[in-house]
Amino acid sequence: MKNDQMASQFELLADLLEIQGANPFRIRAYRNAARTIFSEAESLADLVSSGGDLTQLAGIGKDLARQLVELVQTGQLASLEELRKQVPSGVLDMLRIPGVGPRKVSVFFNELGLKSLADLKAACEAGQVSKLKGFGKKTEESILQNIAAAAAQAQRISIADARIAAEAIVEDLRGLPEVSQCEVAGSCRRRRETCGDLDVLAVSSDSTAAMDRLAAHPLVESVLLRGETKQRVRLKSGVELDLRVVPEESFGAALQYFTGSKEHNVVVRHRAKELGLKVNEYGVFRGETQIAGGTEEGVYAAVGLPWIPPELRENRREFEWADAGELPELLTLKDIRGDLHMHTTASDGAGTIEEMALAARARGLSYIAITDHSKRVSMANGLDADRLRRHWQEIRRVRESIEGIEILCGIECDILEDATMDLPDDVLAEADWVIAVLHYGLRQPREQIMLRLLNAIRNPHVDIIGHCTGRMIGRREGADVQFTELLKAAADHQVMLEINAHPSRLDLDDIHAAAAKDYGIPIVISTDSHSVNGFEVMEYGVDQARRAGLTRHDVANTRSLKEFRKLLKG
Ligand code: DGT
Ligand code: CA
Ligand code: CA
Repeated sequence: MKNDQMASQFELLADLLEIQGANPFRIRAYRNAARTIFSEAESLADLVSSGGDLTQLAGIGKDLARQLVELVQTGQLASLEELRKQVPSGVLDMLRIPGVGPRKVSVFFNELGLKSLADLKAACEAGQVSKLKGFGKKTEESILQNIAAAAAQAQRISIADARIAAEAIVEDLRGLPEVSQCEVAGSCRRRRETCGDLDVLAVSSDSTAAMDRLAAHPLVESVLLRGETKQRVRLKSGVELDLRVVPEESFGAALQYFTGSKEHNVVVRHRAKELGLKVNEYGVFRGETQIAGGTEEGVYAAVGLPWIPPELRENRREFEWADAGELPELLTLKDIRGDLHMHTTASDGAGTIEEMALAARARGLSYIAITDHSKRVSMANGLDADRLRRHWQEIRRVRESIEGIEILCGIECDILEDATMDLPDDVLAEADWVIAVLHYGLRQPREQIMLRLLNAIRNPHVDIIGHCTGRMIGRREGADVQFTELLKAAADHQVMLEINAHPSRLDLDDIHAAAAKDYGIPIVISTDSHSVNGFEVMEYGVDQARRAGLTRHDVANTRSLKEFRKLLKG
């Protein structure tokens, strides 16, 4: 069982306990544990099988450790299964409705006996929900508006699709004379690899103007809900977007609040409380007096914190760093000087060597590596030794003819199912740059996957492991990689690791990229371009690296080619 699966079991347990009205401390203990497990790079299953001490992890005491062992050894938790019997699964579906958490669901289930989304819809339509203590007409209406979406359980969209839509809409709203400020918030601003919905904030002298403009935007399909300050729309792509119009003096506070994450905000609120302050989406208050809220910097300063980059706001290490005055100076797109993974017409790319080199130079890069596929990838016209040697000849010819950019002779070489390399060592030895990757047999057992990765790492000619897990976000799980072993081996053999910047890969993910940094392994962010337009995705890779807390020193392709070469094996 993987860490994220274990974390969601604990989250589910916490939700079920909360629905049952259990002790809040117990619920919080499970939620904290879930967060620790989710953010841990080392596999807890491995830790358990090697007899490691789980109680060394933050928030994991003896009892939780025992349950983790149970989860690893039996694949389930008896206590969770018991709770599931008591709460029908339809009750849990209600949690997908925006604004409905376990506490509300608890009331629906325990006081009204509602067991499904359909039950809840009927109860709202009959006006039963607004009669409950602590609920009003507004809640009832909002549930009715959102219940269909929860039933459809809209898919999360990629960060690329999210940004393209959200930024177009923000740009459009900023064009209105009434709108003085407009920003994307939510998971999109934090640059999570996928987004559930989009969140946009605006300051407008006339909220009607902003809402009318949004409703008329070509990307918008329909308006789902419209109030005084909030509008929810569905885009033609199916994803939903919330626009909130806020007063100027609250813009920073709203931006901070709606950027999240929820977990990050819990800590911010807690710190405010310790200072005798209150933080909400309107501002920071001492008693009735607002002391900050116009800007995010002001909000953070009021609670004694430096401004924290949105990519770090997941309650992982950002508060620890901030307290120590050690928030990393995160890498930016401008720092990137080379791109070391791309394809040409020799395999499955659409551009020639020359076209790729010129396009890279036009984007300001000073070096690239041409890394076409090896022969195993026959559907991509992968290269055998002969073709590859001729291809490198051609690359050297182009290298002589183009000024202002260096071109390395590279190869994206498959690590075969039997753990050997797809090309002989004497060929790999001639390359300037060898990326080793898994493409086939991703479902092999972990032992074989690790044998393949470790053999590649020990090969004297392999410089880097590309897209380590082979996952395709939302479409295909990655291989069962034992990361601690991988990272140790990469560090020992001076092999770099790739963040593949393509938004459907983003592999390494943020947590493993952060772990690689802890091992001192240089990261290379690569576009894996298959055409001259492919270079555009570099920013998604940079954002993933920022979420991992990486600076330009941690990323090898921020260096000059000369400095970069010093990091290579041997
Ligand atoms: P998503 O949409 O699932 O990709 O993730 P987010 O982070 O965009 O979440 P979303 O859209 O539900 O809400 C945006 C932010 O607003 C979220 O990161 C934190 C804040 N927020 C939303 N609901 C709550 C809440 O009930 N409590 C607190 N403290 N913050 C909330
Ligand atoms: Ca969102
Ligand atoms: Ca939202």
